[in-house]
Amino acid sequence: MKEVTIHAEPTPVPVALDRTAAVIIDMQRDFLEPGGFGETLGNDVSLLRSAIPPCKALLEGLRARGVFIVHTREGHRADLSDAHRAKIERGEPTKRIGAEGPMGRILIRGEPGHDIIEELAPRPGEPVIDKPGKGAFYATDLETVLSNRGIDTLLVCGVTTEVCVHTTVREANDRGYRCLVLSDCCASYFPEFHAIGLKMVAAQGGIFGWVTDSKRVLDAIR
Ligand code: C5J
Repeated sequence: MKEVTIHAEPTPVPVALDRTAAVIIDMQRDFLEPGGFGETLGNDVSLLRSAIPPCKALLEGLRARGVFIVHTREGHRADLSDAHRAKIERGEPTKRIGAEGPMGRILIRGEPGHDIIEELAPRPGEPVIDKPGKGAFYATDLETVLSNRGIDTLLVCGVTTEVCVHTTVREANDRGYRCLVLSDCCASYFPEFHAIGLKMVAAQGGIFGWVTDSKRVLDAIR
């Protein structure tokens, strides 16, 4: 697969497509649909839906070019043995991680709310990384999955921009990955955090990575 240049801030980035992976973070019902974890925290979950059509178009384009795709899901074991008490003990007890909600137990693996939304369902051959934390590298085998494929560049998408996307980008940056965050493929319950979160990535010459969008990536790979 050839090398392409993706236009981005603060600079264009040359990337080898066979060493590139898209990481689609936590596009789960628990964050994007009413009745899940996001809503129990008091958020308007409809604000995240803007990321769905660009992610869908991106995935179609990347699949057509054979680019490696990885999905992540935030969630915990049913017995909560992998959840820190400090994480669980937040918010009203009836709405905490593990509590019963309209989509099953909140943020618990195997429950309907934990599923990736239908529109962005993973295809065979696309690993799904279950993560107990905000960062996709913490307590997961993501680094092994990426290094087995010789990946050095990540196209990062998903929700929420300033929480799981940012944490993952910071973790990836420290591990030597070149991270391109796709602005339209990410979203936040707080539009101002989304905007600032993206600025933080690309500031200071690209302190954590680069910011681009689905159109610029699709243009580059076509
Ligand atoms: C949050 C996430 N917001 N996926 N998780 O708690 O960003």
